[in-house]
Amino acid sequence: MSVILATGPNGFPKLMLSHPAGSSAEVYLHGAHVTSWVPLGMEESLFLSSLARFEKEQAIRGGVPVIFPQFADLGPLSKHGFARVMPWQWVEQTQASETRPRAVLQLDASDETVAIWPHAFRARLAVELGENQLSLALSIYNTDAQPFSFNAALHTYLRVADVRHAAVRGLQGVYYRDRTAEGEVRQQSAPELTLSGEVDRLYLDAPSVVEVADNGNKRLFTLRAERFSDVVVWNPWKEGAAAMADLPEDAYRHMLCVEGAQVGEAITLQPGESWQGAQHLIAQPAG
Ligand code: TA6
Repeated sequence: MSVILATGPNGFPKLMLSHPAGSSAEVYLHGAHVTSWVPLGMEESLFLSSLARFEKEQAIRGGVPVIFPQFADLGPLSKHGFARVMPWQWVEQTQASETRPRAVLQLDASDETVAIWPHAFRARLAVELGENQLSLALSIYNTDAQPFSFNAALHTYLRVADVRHAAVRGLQGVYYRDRTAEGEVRQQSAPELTLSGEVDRLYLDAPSVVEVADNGNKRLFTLRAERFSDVVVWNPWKEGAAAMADLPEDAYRHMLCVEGAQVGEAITLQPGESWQGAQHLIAQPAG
C-alpha cells in the first residue's frame, strides 16, 4: 500500500506516503501538517525543528503548516488561524496516476471551530507524491447559509544546507509588504533575493513560479502555485529564532520559508461555493 497510517511522537497519527521509485512524504493528521518530503535520490527537503512540539493546540514547527482562515496576526483570530492546530480526518486514499500516492485530509466546522470562527466550512488538503514532486492542494468549501471570507497559505519550510548561500529567484520587480518594517511596501530590484538577516516579506500578485537555489546542497526547488496570488518569504534569523522555544538557535540556517499565499486579497465564498489553491514543489539537482 502506498499510504500507510502510522504514529509519530506522543502517538500523533501520521500518514506515510511512498512512491515505488523511492521518494516519500509524511503528513500528520494534526493540522494536516506535512513534515517530511524526500524526493528521489535526495536528502530530506523540508525543515522540521528538532524541538518541534507534537501537542494538542500547538503548531508543529517546520514542514508545511496549513494557514487558514487568517494569515499571521492580520485579523482577530490567533496567529495563522486554527487549521494548523486542529485534528483533521483522513478521508481518501487514491492513486493519482499508476504510481503516485495521494491522500486527502479533511477538516469540517465543529463546535470548537464555530466558537472561534462562526462559519460552517469544509477544508480539504490533498497531498500527492511524485518522484521529485510534492503537490499540495487546499480546498475550502462554504457549507454555510451565509458568505464568508478568508486568507490561506501553505507555509512551506524548505530545508537548505545554509540559508546564507541560498537564493530565491523570480521576484524581481514585485512589490512586497516588508513585515520587518511595519508592512512598508517596497519593490524588489534584484533578480535574486539572498539573505543576510531577518526577512519577512509578503510579495503581492507574485508570479506563479518561484525558484529556490539550495546552493549548499546543489539542488534547485521550483515552487509552482495555482490560484495563490501572493508569495511569502520568511526567515527569523538568529535573534528571531532565539525567541522561539521550539526552534534551536542555529536552526534558522537550515530553513527557508517560501510559500504560496492568498493574503493581499481575501477570498469570499458564497454559500455552496468553493476555492482551491495548490502548490507544487519540484526538486532537481543543480550543477
Ligand atoms: O510571514 C510568515 C510569518 O507570519 C512570520 O511573521 C513568522 O512569524 C512566521 O509566519 C511563523 O509564525 P509562527 O506562528 O508559526 O511562529
